[in-house]
Amino acid sequence: MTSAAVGDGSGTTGTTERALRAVVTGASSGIGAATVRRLRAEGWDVVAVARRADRLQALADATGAVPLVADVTSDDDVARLVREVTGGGPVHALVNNAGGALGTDPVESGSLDDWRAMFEVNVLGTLRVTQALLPALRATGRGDVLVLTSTAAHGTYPGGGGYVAAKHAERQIAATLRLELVGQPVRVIEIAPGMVHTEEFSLTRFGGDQARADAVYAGVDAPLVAQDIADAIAWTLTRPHHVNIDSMVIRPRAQASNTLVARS
Ligand code: 8X3
Repeated sequence: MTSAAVGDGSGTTGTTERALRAVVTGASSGIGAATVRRLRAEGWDVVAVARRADRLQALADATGAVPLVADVTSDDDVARLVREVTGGGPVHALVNNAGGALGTDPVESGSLDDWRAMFEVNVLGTLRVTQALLPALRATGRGDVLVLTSTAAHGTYPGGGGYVAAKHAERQIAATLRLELVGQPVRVIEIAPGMVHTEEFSLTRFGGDQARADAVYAGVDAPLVAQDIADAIAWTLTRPHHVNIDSMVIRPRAQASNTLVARS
């Protein structure tokens, strides 16, 4: 295990080094879980946040992360999250990963309930946790707010609908926050993945229809996997702190755009 500590890479290593500490939301599967594993492997202390206690506990047992059961769409849960996180020590990085897509309906017939749910978790969830932890991140003198958006935040596609709209909004939260925090010791980082084959993203999008979920990746030579994105997240967080990776778009080689994917 390598060691991530305050002072690493900044040229300002003090006499008493302390492990860097991150909060990762949406940690129970996919990119979130892979990020917890990666940061732990790099020596970070990690608070892993998700709704599903059983999955979170298994991840905690496997990695040594601290599990925290919370729903980012709940004011009460996030208030408790802040109390528990800040009560446990300084927090240097927030990885806003909780989110997801529901449906591929055209705009004309999109479900308002689906749109509302996507805005609640992707947009307002990110906003809520970011607002809540920003004072603690700033107080460390080297804080990071990382926002996991999507290539759906950078362009659109037929059926993208509410997910595209929500991810565009989320991206602009990050962009606006970066302007508003200029001069303060907090970086704002956006990671925008394209096609990532995870266990749940497409399955959730298609309401549990495994055949439709599998079809998303059918014939694609090597879609990204969660570890690819965790790798990028860890890299951005471990640059010297004067280096702000504003935005990183990551696609598999087989995907040239949101609508152009090579399939065999
Ligand atoms: C996932 C990428 O293409 O399904 O964030 O919108 S896409």
